[in-house]
Amino acid sequence: MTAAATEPTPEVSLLKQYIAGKWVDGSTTREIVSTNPADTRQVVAKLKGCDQADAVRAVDAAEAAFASWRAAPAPARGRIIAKAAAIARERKEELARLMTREQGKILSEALGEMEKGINLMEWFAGEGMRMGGMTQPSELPRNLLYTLRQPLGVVSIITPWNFPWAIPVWKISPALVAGNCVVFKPASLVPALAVEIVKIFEAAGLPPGVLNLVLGAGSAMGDILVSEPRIKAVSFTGSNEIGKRVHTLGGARGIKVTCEMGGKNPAVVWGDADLALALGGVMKGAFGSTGQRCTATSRLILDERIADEFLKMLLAEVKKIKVGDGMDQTVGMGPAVDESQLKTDLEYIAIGKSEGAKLLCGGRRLEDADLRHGCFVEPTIFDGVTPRMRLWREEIFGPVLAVTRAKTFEEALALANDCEFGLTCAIYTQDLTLAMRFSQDAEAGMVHVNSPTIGGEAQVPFGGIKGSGVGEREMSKEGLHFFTELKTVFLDYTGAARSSSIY
Ligand code: UN1
Repeated sequence: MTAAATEPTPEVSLLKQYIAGKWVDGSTTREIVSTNPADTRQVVAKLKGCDQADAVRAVDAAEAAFASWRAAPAPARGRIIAKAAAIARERKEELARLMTREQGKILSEALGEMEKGINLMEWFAGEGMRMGGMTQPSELPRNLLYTLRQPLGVVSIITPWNFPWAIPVWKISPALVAGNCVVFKPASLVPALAVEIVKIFEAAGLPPGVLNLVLGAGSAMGDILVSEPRIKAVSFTGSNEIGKRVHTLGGARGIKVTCEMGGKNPAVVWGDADLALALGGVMKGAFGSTGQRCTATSRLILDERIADEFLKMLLAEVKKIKVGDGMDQTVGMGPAVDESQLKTDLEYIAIGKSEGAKLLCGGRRLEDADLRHGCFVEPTIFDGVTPRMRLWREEIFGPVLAVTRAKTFEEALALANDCEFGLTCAIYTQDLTLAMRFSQDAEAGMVHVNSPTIGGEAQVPFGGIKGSGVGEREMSKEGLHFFTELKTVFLDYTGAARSSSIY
């Protein structure tokens, strides 16, 4: 239990939409209100949400801005992103605090997310100077074959509430550097941070219409951000349910779609592992960000030989986690993002119990003193989970870890792969052969050896296989390529050779 934030409560922000370079009210009468999940009595921001007509106006604005943005040299587009990154770095502390108030993650995690987003902006800013294609020899004499990367046009970017800064900037930055115009629809739980993102790009000198913000409920805007005929691509991160819908609608129109969806990521701790290292990694992976990340460690597979010892260490460590308001620097785990996510966490805990898994710790909502005003749940571990249980198979998006044991490495690998999802995974071992076999055969888009399942770096692709993702990877070159068309040019210059041969 912790005391509520000691700082004076900041004023409620009255937010607006950003369409065609102007801050305007949304047209719906329904008010969107964001509250602090550590104390839901505190309102962070309010606004009038957008409807379908507003979203179409945002597409109009993006379409109108496209010709001149496309014509701007890519290095110049990149410099605007670089400027935005510099502004974000100056405002890092302030924005991290806003993130903690609006989303609930603890301040150190919010600062980490700020830094990661800034790294991604810096990476993509540089891509403005590296948007090259390739040249290849032709079968024909005096022919030049080369490729060009060109923008798509108007693209939609739809983002979740769990990384309200990093995910939007890692999609918006490559889209803009590549020369596209963007309609950005963030989750309605985190509007205040989304507005700050747009203000940063505005302050960096982005021309009106190039980036538009439509805030509001997905239900009020309908499917328009995928089905509007002028939208050429959609980049989505969020739930499997919505992701599949986006993919189906986009596929029916024949447009590019990338969907980064759920995870149920396993960590294997093998008998020879450095157990202290594994402990740190499992703690971070399972309970960091209150388990609200698609890369969270939600399944733990223990070598039978060390299982009891490791669980003892884990339980001792979990007991030390102080749950509370993320502004308090002594707190190790913040709240669930809202009542609805908290309810999901508690429902899965009840399901785990009814399926016969053994509750080792946690399992309750925390409601003592100040905590009763927030959406707090205990870090929870179940042992004896079997692959048939829902606790093993379904994404919870909360601080709930399902544990099982394996007798052989083959069994551990099979357990890791026995899952609909395939985003990321981890193995803790000192045995190079096992590490290599796991890296080769794990069914996941990302593999960590001796590090937690979470995280990614700007320079390398991020994304999953199976139920975790469809479409191109994000971050790195792949993240930029998604937002481009590739054009192959066949240039025959034999005519020029003939004319010069008269001399
Ligand atoms: C991370 O683990 O640092 O929604 C990033 C998510 C992922 C991002 C995770 N798209 O949790």
